Amino acid sequence: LSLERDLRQALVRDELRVHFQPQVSGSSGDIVGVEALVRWQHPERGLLYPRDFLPLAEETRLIADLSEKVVELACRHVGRWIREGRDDLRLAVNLSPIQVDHPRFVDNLMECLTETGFPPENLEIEITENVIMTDLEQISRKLRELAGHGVRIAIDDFGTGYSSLNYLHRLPIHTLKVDQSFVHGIRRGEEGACIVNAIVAMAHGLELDIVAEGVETDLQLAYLRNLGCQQIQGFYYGAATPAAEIERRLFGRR
Ligand code: G
Ligand code: G
Ligand code: MN
Ligand code: NA
Repeated sequence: LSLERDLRQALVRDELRVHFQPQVSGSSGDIVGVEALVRWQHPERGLLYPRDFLPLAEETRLIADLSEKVVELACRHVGRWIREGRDDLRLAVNLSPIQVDHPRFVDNLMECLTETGFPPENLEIEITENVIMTDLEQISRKLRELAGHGVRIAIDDFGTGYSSLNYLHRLPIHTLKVDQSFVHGIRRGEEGACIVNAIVAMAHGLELDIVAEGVETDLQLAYLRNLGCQQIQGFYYGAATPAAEIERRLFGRR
């Protein structure tokens, strides 16, 4: 209960931080995007991670305000990098089901982009298959509206949810993010890669982009590049870090 009170205050007292994990082109090694991941700089408990407070935020529905704040912070950082010459840099943000379900979800998001001057084509929203399960008609309408503005849509943790594959034809999806559990299946002398093979083949057939998550080893990287998986995210290229560190990587010495 005290954490709930603290979380309400965190929103008011600007204790939320956003860290960025690079998404790297498998062929060139360049950073092509960053995923925004929320952190909470708690005054007594130190830096908290999503697993420490997102479940509570979902329960109390504070997640909507929290997530909106994260998107705004991320748009301000990444918008600056785009204006300073990284024109094509993509910002990926995670959205919770509660946020997407909100009647003003599309309006709020577009207002945020206008207020921060962030180009919609540089934004990719990440939703899970569980979001789609709630109400396909309503989700479809919202996603189409956003896609019409140029916003890209990614399915996060692809293959781990409870949905069918029907929606891939019915929704404006741009990217599949291969869940790290499948990527970790790529190991020497094992058959664990078969799900990755299938997901990548399907993405190619549907002309969707792919981001492989949780890539940690040379072997996994080589395997994925060989499959034609364009984008790589994982400890191999770096964990999420504060904006200043990503900025150094994006712009070299500065
Ligand atoms: O790397 P990390 O432990 O931060 O990520 C854990 C998970 O927390 C992510 O996979 C993502 O699903 C979730 N998450 C991180 N940041 C946000 C956010 O800003 N909003 C929402 N809704 N979920 C987030
Ligand atoms: O949005 P999502 O739930 O996928 O957030 C990514 C989560 O996975 C974060 O908790 C992040 O810290 C973690 N993560 C990112 N890259 C790697 C990796 O290469 N290996 C492992 N084990 N975890 C990772
Ligand atoms: Mn994600
Ligand atoms: Na994920």
